[in-house]
Amino acid sequence: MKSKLFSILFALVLAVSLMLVSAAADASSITGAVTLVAEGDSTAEWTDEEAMVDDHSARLTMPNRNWYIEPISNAEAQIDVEDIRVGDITGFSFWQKVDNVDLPLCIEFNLNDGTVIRGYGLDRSKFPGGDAPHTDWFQVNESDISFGWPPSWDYYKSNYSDYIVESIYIGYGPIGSTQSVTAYVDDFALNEATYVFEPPLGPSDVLDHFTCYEVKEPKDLPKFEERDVVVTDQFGEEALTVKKPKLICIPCSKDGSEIKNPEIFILKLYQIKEPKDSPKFEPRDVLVTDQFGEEVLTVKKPKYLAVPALKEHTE
Ligand SMILES: [Ca+2]
Ligand SMILES: [Ca+2]
Repeated sequence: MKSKLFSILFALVLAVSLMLVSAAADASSITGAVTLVAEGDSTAEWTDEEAMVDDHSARLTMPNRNWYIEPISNAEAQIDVEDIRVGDITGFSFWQKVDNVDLPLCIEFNLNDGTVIRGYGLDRSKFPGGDAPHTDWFQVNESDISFGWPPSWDYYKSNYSDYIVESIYIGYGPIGSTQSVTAYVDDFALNEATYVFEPPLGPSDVLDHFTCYEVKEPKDLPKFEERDVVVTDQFGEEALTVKKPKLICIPCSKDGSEIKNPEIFILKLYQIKEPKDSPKFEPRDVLVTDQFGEEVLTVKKPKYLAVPALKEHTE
């Protein structure tokens, strides 16, 4: 009897934990929706010196200045949230770490008709003596924030329920300051979605460097037989004839950089040609940025098709 009860309990616990796991999987994690914006003498940038979640947070600084006299200066993280009715918001939160609790972060909800719902940082009525004792990482949620008068999120939720929130800003925009302050902000959660506070990936976060070597098919071995393929990329769709292998490109470390992909996975570059009777590629200018700088380049015509390949040594 006891062991049967135990089995039932065990099954129940297992079922509940499986439900929890699937609930966690339902919550979405959204990257690339956060833009850091600064005006005047403020700064807004990604940093790895502080982080609550993953490696980076947004660092917002405002220097000491007189906000009545100085030109506009603000620093904020702008989150392009998936549009949502105010009335459908069940909760929101974000992480903050502020070195000067006298200067709380603001949060702004930008609505579809131009209305801004503005929260003026932590609701100090919650903290005895008026001090928010949070100079360490602190997860702020809707009930911690003072919305001026009327003071609560619930008021806006019921009175603006049919308006649509298009974006949310967290920062120092409208407050101004006569003291300097540095704030770090990390992941913003809205209902089940988490807007990830990490810098956007750059090309070298995703791709390796490659060294490219000229190749030749040995005389006594069978040759590549040319064939037609259709290639689609950001420039459009094009029929191309693949002629013969000309280069192989092998992942490399440049000045000690880490190689991300297995080194046996390489690129094999085939010389390609636009068939005579097909429309020709129209040259265009593009702006290309890499570790050496940025430059405008004219794209003339397709020249090689790079095909992922496996490289093995034969000698
Ligand atoms: Ca982060
Ligand atoms: Ca939006």
